[in-house]
Amino acid sequence: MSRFDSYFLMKPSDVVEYAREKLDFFAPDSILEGKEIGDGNINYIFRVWDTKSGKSVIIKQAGHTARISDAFVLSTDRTRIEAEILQLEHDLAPGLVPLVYKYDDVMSTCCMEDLSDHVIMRAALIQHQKFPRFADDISTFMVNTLLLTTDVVLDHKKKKAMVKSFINPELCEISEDLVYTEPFNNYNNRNIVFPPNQEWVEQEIYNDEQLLLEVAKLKFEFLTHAQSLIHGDLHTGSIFIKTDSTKVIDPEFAFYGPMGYDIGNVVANMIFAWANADATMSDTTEKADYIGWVEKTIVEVVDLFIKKFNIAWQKNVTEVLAKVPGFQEWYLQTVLSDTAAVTGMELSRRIVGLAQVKDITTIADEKARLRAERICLLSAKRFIMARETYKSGAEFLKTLKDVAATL
Ligand code: SR1
Ligand code: MG
Repeated sequence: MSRFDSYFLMKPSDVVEYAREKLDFFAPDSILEGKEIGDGNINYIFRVWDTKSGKSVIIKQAGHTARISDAFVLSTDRTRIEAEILQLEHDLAPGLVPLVYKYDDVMSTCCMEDLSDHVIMRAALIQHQKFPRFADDISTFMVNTLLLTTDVVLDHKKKKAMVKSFINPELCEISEDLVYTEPFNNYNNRNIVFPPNQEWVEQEIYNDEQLLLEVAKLKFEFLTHAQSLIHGDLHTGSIFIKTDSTKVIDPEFAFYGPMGYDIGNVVANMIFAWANADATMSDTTEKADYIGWVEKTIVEVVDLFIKKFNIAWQKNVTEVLAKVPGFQEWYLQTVLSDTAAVTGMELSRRIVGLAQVKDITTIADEKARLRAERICLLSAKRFIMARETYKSGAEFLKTLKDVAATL
């Protein structure tokens, strides 16, 4: 009988003992140390390393509530979902996720490859670092994990079994509330709004009834459109990166939903990087160079997705009616429309909602932050309201630049 045979929430000292006892990873004479390194909203992340060999591992443990607030009561089944999804993503998009070493359903842990030689992409973007491989890597990740898990490619009974296996009600509820409802009406009365922007947000967002109608339609798309096995939280805090490597982490929000949810999250979070650089960089040459890279990345994420999607479609489609002339083009256009809509939802919820992003909240100058927030929110409204018109990366960028030019 081990003390790890029944669940409890671990401390760093427990994790060292846990790693030695439960993982077949460290040598018997290893000298282990452990530390909690997480600053995310949901789980506890520990790093355990051997001071002799330098070997290390990440142990992620789920609590019964979210790390940021006990108001979010969550099934620990999310750790099984995360472990299984990471393994599936590893098969579909090799090299673009960390390796999983072990899933423990008693302690609700997922033990995985330590990516300490990478950095969290959001933190690097706030430092205005460029990653030339990113658009290529993330578009490959999205096409492979999204298109290859749809009914277009998979046997429909297999796909339905996957829908069942990855039902994720509590984590979906977080997105339904925080992304699709609260930013537009504050109905749980917990929105965080930058005080100088409060009145403007009430006027431009809470009081816009046409916007609310479109948001309502989009919420039902998110609730009911079991299209692809999506990551479900693909923002730049869910990506570890270095110059020659991109690793997507944290798929605990995964479920069968609209694939535009993932693509829109990536685009919106690159727009936050743009808004941060626009607000905070003073050297004009460095600013033009960095913003140029962010803009190129926004365009390429969309355009490379389209290009690789069309190639993967020709290679992998099995559904007979998906081969009907015109269907592929129609399907892709619905994905781009969803992408534009979710770009708008993510932009809105990170400015007006409960879970904000440091790209914006760390802008120290009040006027610059106001401008950054309004660029995001006015762009968001255009992405949502005109979602059916977006066909290329250049059109996504044009919305951002057009809006910024008005402020
Ligand atoms: C209560 S969780 C708040 C946010 O953190 C996660 O990373 C998701 O983005 C979620 O919406
Ligand atoms: Mg996360």
